[in-house]
Amino acid sequence: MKIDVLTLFAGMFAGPLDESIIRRARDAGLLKLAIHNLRDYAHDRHKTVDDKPFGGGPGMLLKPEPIFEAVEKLAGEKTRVILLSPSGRKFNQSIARELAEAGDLLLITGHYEGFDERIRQELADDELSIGDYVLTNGALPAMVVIDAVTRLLPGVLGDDQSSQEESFSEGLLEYPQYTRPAEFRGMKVPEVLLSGNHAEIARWRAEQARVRTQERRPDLIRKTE
Ligand code: 4GX
Repeated sequence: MKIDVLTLFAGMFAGPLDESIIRRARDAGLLKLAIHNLRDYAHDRHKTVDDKPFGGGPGMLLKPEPIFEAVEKLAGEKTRVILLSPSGRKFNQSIARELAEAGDLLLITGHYEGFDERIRQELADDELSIGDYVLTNGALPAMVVIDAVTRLLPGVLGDDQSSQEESFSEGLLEYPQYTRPAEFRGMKVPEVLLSGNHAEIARWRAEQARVRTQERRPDLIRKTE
């Protein structure tokens, strides 16, 4: 998969996507990542990318010309063009799966108060939010989407990790887990986990996951029912 990113903060993308699993996916050619500076698509003397909203109001908007030009250059027929903003649909694991199976992606990261509406109307196939809080710009949301999508691409995770993805516990929170020592500062590992009784261990874990999910994330239980 190829992912292009259009941003005013290309420098923010150095680091998080250069480590670990994403690094290996890029080195293996499973993810082709390209970061583009929006300012390179502004052609006036001051490389203007923003302007005041018609009708007044606070802040600045990303103006259409540089973004239209960039999309026309970077997006192919099958490229999914996605805006990142708090007004988007809320990103989740099922959207990550959907994107991992789509064609190439072009992520456009907002800045200022937002986008000129014509960018939404004419260019965007989708608009995503990573959650109901306000960030300073869309670079972190773009990296969150890239990370969640890349680990789902075929060949990126080892067989062990991929099968975990599909296990029965999906849709529920993790059951409590312990490693050695069996007793640490007086805190004991639950007896059942030391018993060697695999059926009983499986039952205990399923029950713990259910109770924990009910207490912390009842919204997840309603979803799977
Ligand atoms: N999930 N931000 C975008 C500027 C902006 C504002 C309005 C378009 C419309 C965010 C989030 C997020 C901060 C990125 C404001 N762009 N993006 N930026 N939460 O908070 O995606």
